[in-house]
Amino acid sequence: MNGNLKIAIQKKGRLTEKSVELLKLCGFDFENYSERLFVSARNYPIDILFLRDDDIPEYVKDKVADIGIVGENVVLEKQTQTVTLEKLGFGRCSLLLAHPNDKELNSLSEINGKTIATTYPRILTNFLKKNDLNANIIELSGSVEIAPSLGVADLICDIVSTGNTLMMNKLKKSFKVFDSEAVIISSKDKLDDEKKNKILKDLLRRIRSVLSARSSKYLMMNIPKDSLKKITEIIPSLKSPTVLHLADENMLAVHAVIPSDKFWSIIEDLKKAGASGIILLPIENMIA
Ligand code: PRT
Ligand code: ZN
Repeated sequence: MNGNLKIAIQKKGRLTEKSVELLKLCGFDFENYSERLFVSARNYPIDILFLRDDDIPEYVKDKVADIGIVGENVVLEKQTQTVTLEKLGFGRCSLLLAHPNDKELNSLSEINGKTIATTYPRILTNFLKKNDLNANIIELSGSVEIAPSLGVADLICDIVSTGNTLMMNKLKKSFKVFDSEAVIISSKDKLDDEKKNKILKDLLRRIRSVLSARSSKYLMMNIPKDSLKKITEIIPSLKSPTVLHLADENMLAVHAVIPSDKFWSIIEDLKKAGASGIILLPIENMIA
């Protein structure tokens, strides 16, 4: 026990790269030795534990790790006593019910009496219960998508992101069970160590600043002095933009932080209002 905050991340899989990237953007300097069980950051009191994603909720519940980064789908399926501290915006996918292309399924009630193959039996059981449905669940440990063509199941309940796997197996979406993304979880009990609590608070503050920076961009442009009011109305900034004088007395420079997805919808209006030299920059960190 070195008093460091222990963070569990996936050892090798779809969440590994993004989890490491997030921690590095928070300013933690560590080697990405995922073949080791854990590494300590050089510049901060945290240890990063590399685990299979399925084990992360249990390790967090048992306090082997203080917090963990894992998909909501795993958290829900494991039903371990943990709390979600933050959604992270990556590892997005959906748990779907899907059936063969050549079959029709028009309403949920048609699932009654059918057989469904899945690696998510608990989530599926709850979904069926909630919708007052009766179906047989076959629990598989992988390759669920081939179950209908093998004649083992009528439907599957599986994670989908691009939909390619469904398409390749001649399956189509029947109904959505839920949307999932990577989250940070902690044990239900508060950390009893004051030092670790402080580290956790600071880490969450850093993560939130990285996440909000990601959804925002820094917009800069030059405008004719007399179009300032019009330009300010177009800019979807939460805060008042920064206005700077230029050597040319008839011109101003305007800077603002805007939501990343708004840029393309305002660019033509900005140009029409006289804006020139428009530059959009990424923001690495944004402290609230
Ligand atoms: O070894 P370990 O147990 O740690 O890893 P794993 O193989 O169990 O998990 P991994 O790395 O595949 O996924 C980790 C997490 O990423 C999942 O728990 C989800 O939260 C999230 N995620 C995001 C996905 C997908 N997208 C995804 N597409 N998890 C799995 N898939 C699989 C899905 O099961 C299906 O087989 O990809 C296939 C479908 O993908 P598309 O793109 O063809 O629709
Ligand atoms: Zn797994």
